[in-house]
Amino acid sequence: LKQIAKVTLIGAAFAALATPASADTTLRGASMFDEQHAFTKTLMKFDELVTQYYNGDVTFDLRLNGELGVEKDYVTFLNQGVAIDYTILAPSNMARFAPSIPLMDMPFLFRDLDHWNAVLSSNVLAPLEKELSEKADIVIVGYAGGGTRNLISSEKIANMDELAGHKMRVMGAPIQAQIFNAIGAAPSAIAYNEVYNAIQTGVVDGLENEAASIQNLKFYEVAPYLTKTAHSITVRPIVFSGKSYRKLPKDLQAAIMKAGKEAGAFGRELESREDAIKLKQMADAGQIKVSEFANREKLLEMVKPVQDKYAASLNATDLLTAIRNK
Ligand code: MAV
Repeated sequence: LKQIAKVTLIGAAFAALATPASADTTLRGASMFDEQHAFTKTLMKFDELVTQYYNGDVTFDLRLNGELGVEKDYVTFLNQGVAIDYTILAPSNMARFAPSIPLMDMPFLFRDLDHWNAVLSSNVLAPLEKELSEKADIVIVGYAGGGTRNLISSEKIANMDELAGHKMRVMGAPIQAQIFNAIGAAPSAIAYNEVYNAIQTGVVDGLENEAASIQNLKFYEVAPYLTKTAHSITVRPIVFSGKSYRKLPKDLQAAIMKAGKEAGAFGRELESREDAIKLKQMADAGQIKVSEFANREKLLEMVKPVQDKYAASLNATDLLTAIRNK
């Protein structure tokens, strides 16, 4: 009997070594905003859903308020597999790693919310996801976004004349600067966490952004004039570092993919629904003064050749046509 007990004990010790009881995985996420922003709510929903769909132990450590920097930093972290495992990123902040990815969020790509919805509920963006995975080692697990971007500036910009030479901040992707150049503005790429100060000190007179972020980061304090150019409806992938993702057990990977799709849909519904509400809140509070842009159709005409040229340079003319035809 003694002998059997000893064998069993050794067996148990071996089993413990082979499958460490720990298996507790901690995944760190990052948001540039506080708990009120749709991105933070989307990431919190993602954490909750992964926990629900995964049978093992997983813990989330979501850092808010730009504690770990801005998207420009996050993309480098994800690529290198350091500091964070997941976040939400503007495609135009990933251009350095995958030149085609900003195609999915270039200005004037979507006609309206229906078009945007049709694109995001199809798999037409799959070639761009593939490029991002191969070149940047970043995995898209879902799509959030749904804010409408407008101009916001320290002076009123409501027509083509006022737009001419307007100094404005744009995101880092070259296509962003090309498009705003084409409509007569004077764009420069500035890191997001330096924009408030750049406006305050007159380096630029404004930026373009969506209601949720204008409200969360209080850009209206330095740029109270909002012009409804409605030039972008945001596409904001929920992204994972490939290096982190590959280390995870298969069933956790599956839970992440399922949760990513659902959290993305949750975030898109939330942000697109809240967009007009937030604009109204800021207008009612006297934080922003809203104007229409006199000749939006003209802007569309001016940017189309720039979009076409960019797509051609990436060998993505068919993809752009497919997106437009959705
Ligand atoms: C908004 O806060 C978001 O769309 C975010 O994803 C972008 O990075 C940011 O604007 C920006 O303009 O850089």
